Amino acid sequence: MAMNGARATGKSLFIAVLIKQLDELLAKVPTTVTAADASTHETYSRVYEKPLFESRGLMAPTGIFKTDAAYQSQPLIFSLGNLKGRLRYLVIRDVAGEDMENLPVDTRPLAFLAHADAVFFMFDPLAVPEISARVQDLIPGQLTLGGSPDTVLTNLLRIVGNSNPRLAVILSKFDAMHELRNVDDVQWQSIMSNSGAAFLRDPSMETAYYQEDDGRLLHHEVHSLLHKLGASKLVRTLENPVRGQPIDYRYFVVSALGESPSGEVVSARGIAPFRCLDPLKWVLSSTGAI
Ligand SMILES: Nc1nc2c(ncn2[C@@H]2O[C@H](COP(=O)(O)OP(=O)(O)OP(=O)(O)O)[C@@H](O)[C@H]2O)c(=O)[nH]1
Ligand SMILES: [Mg+2]
Repeated sequence: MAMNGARATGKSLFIAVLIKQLDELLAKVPTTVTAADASTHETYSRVYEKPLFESRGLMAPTGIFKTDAAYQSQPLIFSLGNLKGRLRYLVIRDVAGEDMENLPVDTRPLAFLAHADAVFFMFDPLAVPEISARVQDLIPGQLTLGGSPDTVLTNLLRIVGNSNPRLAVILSKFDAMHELRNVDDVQWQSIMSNSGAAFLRDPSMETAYYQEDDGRLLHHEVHSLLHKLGASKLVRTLENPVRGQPIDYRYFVVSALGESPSGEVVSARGIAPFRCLDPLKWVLSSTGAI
Protein backbone atom coordinates (compact mmCIF):
# COMPACT_ATOMS: atom_id res chain seq x y z
CA MET A 1 0.00 0.00 0.00
CA ALA A 2 1.15 3.51 -0.76
CA MET A 3 0.24 6.67 1.11
CA ASN A 4 -0.93 9.80 -0.63
CA GLY A 5 -2.36 13.22 0.14
CA ALA A 6 -1.36 16.83 0.60
CA ARG A 7 1.14 18.03 3.25
CA ALA A 8 0.19 17.53 6.90
CA THR A 9 -2.85 15.38 6.18
CA GLY A 10 -1.65 12.82 8.74
CA LYS A 11 -0.03 10.15 6.54
CA SER A 12 3.07 9.45 8.62
CA LEU A 13 1.32 9.43 12.01
CA PHE A 14 -1.21 7.04 10.50
CA ILE A 15 1.56 4.58 9.51
CA ALA A 16 3.05 4.72 13.01
CA VAL A 17 -0.30 3.86 14.59
CA LEU A 18 -1.39 1.39 11.90
CA ILE A 19 1.44 -1.05 12.61
CA LYS A 20 0.65 -1.11 16.35
CA GLN A 21 -3.05 -1.64 15.71
CA LEU A 22 -2.43 -4.34 13.13
CA ASP A 23 -0.23 -6.24 15.54
CA GLU A 24 -2.96 -6.03 18.15
CA LEU A 25 -5.61 -7.23 15.71
CA LEU A 26 -3.56 -10.11 14.32
CA ALA A 27 -3.09 -11.40 17.87
CA LYS A 28 -6.62 -12.75 17.37
CA VAL A 29 -5.47 -14.97 14.46
CA PRO A 30 -2.94 -15.44 16.19
CA THR A 31 0.17 -14.10 14.46
CA THR A 32 2.44 -11.08 14.83
CA VAL A 33 3.63 -8.14 12.77
CA THR A 34 7.43 -7.98 12.57
CA ALA A 35 9.84 -5.94 10.47
CA ALA A 36 10.93 -8.18 7.62
CA ASP A 37 14.36 -6.59 7.15
CA ALA A 38 16.89 -4.53 9.06
CA SER A 39 16.16 -1.31 7.20
CA THR A 40 12.42 -1.53 8.00
CA HIS A 41 13.24 -2.14 11.65
CA GLU A 42 15.57 0.84 11.77
CA THR A 43 13.35 3.24 9.79
CA TYR A 44 10.10 2.33 11.52
CA SER A 45 11.58 2.72 14.97
CA ARG A 46 13.53 5.93 14.23
CA VAL A 47 11.08 7.81 12.00
CA TYR A 48 7.68 6.58 13.17
CA GLU A 49 7.71 4.76 16.51
CA LYS A 50 10.14 6.73 18.70
CA PRO A 51 8.85 10.27 18.03
CA LEU A 52 5.25 9.28 18.72
CA PHE A 53 5.32 6.47 21.27
CA GLU A 54 8.47 7.37 23.21
CA SER A 55 8.90 11.13 22.91
CA ARG A 56 5.10 11.64 22.78
CA GLY A 57 5.62 14.20 20.07
CA LEU A 58 4.76 14.58 16.41
CA MET A 59 6.83 13.86 13.35
CA ALA A 60 8.82 16.09 11.07
CA PRO A 61 7.31 16.50 7.60
CA THR A 62 8.40 13.66 5.33
CA GLY A 63 11.37 14.79 3.23
CA ILE A 64 10.96 15.29 -0.50
CA PHE A 65 12.65 12.85 -2.84
CA LYS A 66 15.37 15.21 -3.92
CA THR A 67 16.72 15.77 -0.43
CA ASP A 68 15.72 12.59 1.36
CA ALA A 69 16.11 9.93 -1.29
CA ALA A 70 17.89 7.64 1.14
CA TYR A 71 14.98 6.67 3.34
CA GLN A 72 12.26 7.34 0.79
CA SER A 73 13.70 4.81 -1.62
CA GLN A 74 13.33 1.99 0.91
CA PRO A 75 9.80 0.70 1.47
CA LEU A 76 8.76 -0.54 4.90
CA ILE A 77 8.30 -4.32 4.71
CA PHE A 78 6.48 -6.14 7.49
CA SER A 79 5.91 -9.84 7.82
CA LEU A 80 2.35 -10.68 8.87
CA GLY A 81 3.15 -14.34 9.49
CA ASN A 82 0.99 -17.11 8.14
CA LEU A 83 -2.46 -15.88 7.08
CA LYS A 84 -4.88 -18.27 5.39
CA GLY A 85 -2.15 -20.80 4.72
CA ARG A 86 0.40 -18.44 3.19
CA LEU A 87 3.20 -16.22 4.41
CA ARG A 88 2.09 -12.64 3.88
CA TYR A 89 3.99 -9.36 3.75
CA LEU A 90 2.75 -5.81 4.00
CA VAL A 91 4.82 -3.32 2.03
CA ILE A 92 4.24 0.36 2.83
CA ARG A 93 5.46 3.43 0.98
CA ASP A 94 5.09 6.83 2.61
CA VAL A 95 5.32 9.95 0.46
CA ALA A 96 5.97 13.61 1.15
CA GLY A 97 2.82 15.67 0.65
CA GLU A 98 5.11 18.32 -0.76
CA ASP A 99 6.10 16.01 -3.64
CA MET A 100 2.45 15.28 -4.41
CA GLU A 101 1.42 18.95 -4.34
CA ASN A 102 4.25 19.89 -6.73
CA LEU A 103 5.25 16.85 -8.71
CA PRO A 104 9.00 16.56 -9.22
CA VAL A 105 10.14 16.96 -12.84
CA ASP A 106 11.20 13.34 -12.84
CA THR A 107 8.23 11.35 -11.51
CA ARG A 108 9.90 7.95 -11.87
CA PRO A 109 10.61 7.66 -8.12
CA LEU A 110 6.83 7.83 -7.60
CA ALA A 111 6.10 5.01 -10.06
CA PHE A 112 5.37 2.65 -7.16
CA LEU A 113 1.97 4.33 -6.86
CA ALA A 114 0.86 2.64 -10.08
CA HIS A 115 1.93 -0.79 -8.84
CA ALA A 116 0.42 -0.72 -5.36
CA ASP A 117 -2.51 -2.96 -4.39
CA ALA A 118 -3.96 0.14 -2.80
CA VAL A 119 -3.31 3.84 -2.46
CA PHE A 120 -4.47 5.55 0.74
CA PHE A 121 -5.46 9.10 -0.14
CA MET A 122 -5.81 11.31 2.95
CA PHE A 123 -8.12 14.31 3.10
CA ASP A 124 -7.67 16.72 6.04
CA PRO A 125 -10.97 18.23 7.23
CA LEU A 126 -9.04 20.89 9.18
CA ALA A 127 -7.78 22.27 5.87
CA VAL A 128 -11.40 23.22 5.11
CA PRO A 129 -11.69 26.84 6.36
CA GLU A 130 -15.32 26.38 7.50
CA ILE A 131 -14.36 23.45 9.74
CA SER A 132 -11.21 24.95 11.23
CA ALA A 133 -13.15 28.16 11.99
CA ARG A 134 -15.92 26.18 13.72
CA VAL A 135 -13.58 24.17 15.95
CA GLN A 136 -10.94 26.84 16.59
CA ASP A 137 -12.11 27.50 20.15
CA LEU A 138 -12.31 23.80 20.98
CA ILE A 139 -9.00 22.43 19.74
CA PRO A 140 -5.50 23.89 19.59
CA GLY A 141 -4.66 25.34 16.19
CA GLN A 142 -2.60 23.23 13.84
CA LEU A 143 0.86 24.42 12.91
CA THR A 144 0.96 23.51 9.20
CA LEU A 145 -1.80 23.10 6.67
CA GLY A 146 -1.46 21.28 3.39
CA GLY A 147 -2.42 22.37 -0.11
CA SER A 148 -5.39 21.50 -2.28
CA PRO A 149 -6.59 17.89 -2.24
CA ASP A 150 -7.93 18.33 -5.78
CA THR A 151 -4.45 19.10 -7.10
CA VAL A 152 -3.00 16.10 -5.30
CA LEU A 153 -5.69 13.76 -6.61
CA THR A 154 -5.16 15.00 -10.16
CA ASN A 155 -1.40 14.48 -9.79
CA LEU A 156 -1.96 11.04 -8.33
CA LEU A 157 -4.24 9.98 -11.19
CA ARG A 158 -1.65 11.24 -13.66
CA ILE A 159 1.04 9.04 -12.14
CA VAL A 160 -1.23 6.03 -11.80
CA GLY A 161 -2.16 6.28 -15.49
CA ASN A 162 -3.97 3.21 -16.72
CA SER A 163 -3.17 0.97 -13.78
CA ASN A 164 -5.94 0.43 -11.31
CA PRO A 165 -4.84 0.32 -7.67
CA ARG A 166 -7.71 0.40 -5.20
CA LEU A 167 -8.10 3.85 -3.78
CA ALA A 168 -9.06 4.36 -0.14
CA VAL A 169 -10.17 7.99 0.22
CA ILE A 170 -9.71 8.72 3.89
CA LEU A 171 -11.06 11.62 5.93
CA SER A 172 -8.22 11.92 8.47
CA LYS A 173 -8.05 13.65 11.90
CA PHE A 174 -11.63 12.57 12.45
CA ASP A 175 -11.36 13.47 16.15
CA ALA A 176 -11.62 17.10 15.00
CA MET A 177 -14.89 16.28 13.20
CA HIS A 178 -16.19 14.64 16.38
CA GLU A 179 -15.68 18.00 18.11
CA LEU A 180 -18.31 19.51 15.84
CA ARG A 181 -20.99 18.09 18.11
CA ASN A 182 -19.97 20.75 20.61
CA VAL A 183 -20.07 23.77 18.32
CA ASP A 184 -22.71 26.41 18.09
CA ASP A 185 -24.14 25.22 14.77
CA VAL A 186 -27.39 23.29 14.72
CA GLN A 187 -26.67 21.45 11.48
CA TRP A 188 -23.20 20.21 12.35
CA GLN A 189 -24.29 19.46 15.89
CA SER A 190 -27.09 17.19 14.75
CA ILE A 191 -24.96 15.44 12.10
CA MET A 192 -22.18 14.69 14.55
CA SER A 193 -24.49 13.55 17.37
CA ASN A 194 -26.39 11.00 15.26
CA SER A 195 -25.84 7.95 17.42
CA GLY A 196 -26.75 5.61 14.56
CA ALA A 197 -23.92 6.89 12.34
CA ALA A 198 -21.10 4.51 11.43
CA PHE A 199 -18.59 7.37 11.62
CA LEU A 200 -19.24 7.67 15.35
CA ARG A 201 -18.44 4.07 16.29
CA ASP A 202 -15.35 1.96 15.76
CA PRO A 203 -15.76 -1.79 15.24
CA SER A 204 -12.40 -2.09 13.41
CA MET A 205 -10.61 -3.95 16.22
CA GLU A 206 -13.47 -6.37 16.90
CA THR A 207 -13.04 -8.81 14.02
CA ALA A 208 -10.03 -9.99 12.06
CA TYR A 209 -12.03 -9.75 8.83
CA TYR A 210 -13.46 -6.77 6.93
CA GLN A 211 -17.12 -6.04 7.67
CA GLU A 212 -18.50 -5.25 4.24
CA ASP A 213 -21.90 -3.97 5.42
CA ASP A 214 -20.37 -1.60 7.96
CA GLY A 215 -17.84 -0.48 5.33
CA ARG A 216 -20.54 0.26 2.78
CA LEU A 217 -22.60 2.24 5.28
CA LEU A 218 -19.56 4.30 6.24
CA HIS A 219 -18.76 4.87 2.55
CA HIS A 220 -22.16 6.45 1.93
CA GLU A 221 -22.00 8.57 5.08
CA VAL A 222 -18.59 9.96 4.14
CA HIS A 223 -19.84 10.64 0.62
CA SER A 224 -22.48 12.99 2.08
CA LEU A 225 -19.98 14.50 4.53
CA LEU A 226 -17.58 15.35 1.70
CA HIS A 227 -20.32 17.30 -0.07
CA LYS A 228 -21.03 19.14 3.17
CA LEU A 229 -17.29 19.87 3.48
CA GLY A 230 -17.30 21.51 0.07
CA ALA A 231 -15.26 18.72 -1.52
CA SER A 232 -17.70 18.05 -4.33
CA LYS A 233 -14.99 18.52 -6.96
CA LEU A 234 -13.02 15.68 -5.37
CA VAL A 235 -16.14 13.51 -5.37
CA ARG A 236 -16.82 14.27 -9.02
CA THR A 237 -13.23 13.47 -10.01
CA LEU A 238 -13.55 10.09 -8.32
CA GLU A 239 -16.94 9.34 -9.84
CA ASN A 240 -16.05 10.46 -13.31
CA PRO A 241 -12.27 10.44 -13.78
CA VAL A 242 -10.85 12.12 -16.88
CA ARG A 243 -9.03 8.98 -17.94
CA GLY A 244 -12.44 7.35 -18.59
CA GLN A 245 -11.68 4.08 -16.82
CA PRO A 246 -13.52 3.89 -13.47
CA ILE A 247 -11.60 4.07 -10.18
CA ASP A 248 -12.14 1.34 -7.60
CA TYR A 249 -12.47 3.60 -4.57
CA ARG A 250 -14.08 3.59 -1.13
CA TYR A 251 -14.42 6.29 1.54
CA PHE A 252 -13.12 5.90 5.11
CA VAL A 253 -12.61 7.97 8.25
CA VAL A 254 -9.64 7.65 10.61
CA SER A 255 -8.09 9.41 13.55
CA ALA A 256 -4.56 8.28 14.35
CA LEU A 257 -4.35 10.23 17.60
CA GLY A 258 -7.97 10.31 18.76
CA GLU A 259 -7.45 13.81 20.09
CA SER A 260 -5.82 16.98 18.78
CA PRO A 261 -2.20 17.47 19.73
CA SER A 262 -1.32 20.75 21.37
CA GLY A 263 1.65 22.28 19.62
CA GLU A 264 4.22 19.54 19.11
CA VAL A 265 3.03 17.14 21.83
CA VAL A 266 0.25 14.56 21.83
CA SER A 267 -2.52 14.79 24.39
CA ALA A 268 -1.53 13.97 27.97
CA ARG A 269 -4.40 11.49 27.95
CA GLY A 270 -2.53 9.41 25.35
CA ILE A 271 -3.28 8.11 21.88
CA ALA A 272 -6.68 6.59 21.07
CA PRO A 273 -6.79 5.57 17.41
CA PHE A 274 -10.17 5.54 15.67
CA ARG A 275 -11.04 3.23 12.71
CA CYS A 276 -7.38 3.17 11.57
CA LEU A 277 -7.46 -0.45 10.46
CA ASP A 278 -10.55 -0.19 8.24
CA PRO A 279 -8.84 0.79 4.98
CA LEU A 280 -6.13 -1.81 5.48
CA LYS A 281 -8.67 -4.54 6.24
CA TRP A 282 -10.51 -3.59 3.05
CA VAL A 283 -7.31 -4.18 1.06
CA LEU A 284 -6.21 -7.31 2.93
CA SER A 285 -9.61 -8.87 2.36
CA SER A 286 -9.43 -8.04 -1.35
CA THR A 287 -6.08 -9.82 -1.66
CA GLY A 288 -7.39 -12.79 0.31
CA ALA A 289 -5.03 -12.31 3.27
CA ILE A 290 -7.87 -11.98 5.79
N1 LIG B 1 -6.30 16.19 15.48
C1 LIG B 1 -5.48 15.37 14.85
N2 LIG B 1 -4.38 15.88 14.25
C2 LIG B 1 -3.58 15.04 13.59
C3 LIG B 1 -3.83 13.63 13.49
N3 LIG B 1 -2.86 13.07 12.73
C4 LIG B 1 -2.05 14.06 12.37
N4 LIG B 1 -2.45 15.27 12.90
C5 LIG B 1 -1.82 16.59 12.74
O1 LIG B 1 -1.30 16.69 11.44
C6 LIG B 1 0.08 16.98 11.46
C7 LIG B 1 0.79 16.30 10.32
O2 LIG B 1 0.83 14.90 10.49
P1 LIG B 1 1.84 14.01 9.64
O3 LIG B 1 1.44 12.58 9.84
O4 LIG B 1 3.24 14.36 9.90
O5 LIG B 1 1.42 14.49 8.17
P2 LIG B 1 1.97 13.98 6.76
O6 LIG B 1 0.75 13.79 5.90
O7 LIG B 1 2.87 12.81 6.91
O8 LIG B 1 2.73 15.27 6.23
P3 LIG B 1 3.96 15.33 5.15
O9 LIG B 1 4.98 14.35 5.60
O10 LIG B 1 4.41 16.74 5.18
O11 LIG B 1 3.36 14.98 3.83
C8 LIG B 1 0.55 16.50 12.83
O12 LIG B 1 1.69 17.20 13.22
C9 LIG B 1 -0.65 16.78 13.69
O13 LIG B 1 -0.65 18.12 14.13
C10 LIG B 1 -5.00 13.13 14.14
O14 LIG B 1 -5.33 11.94 14.13
N5 LIG B 1 -5.78 14.04 14.80
MG1 LIG C 1 4.83 12.51 6.45
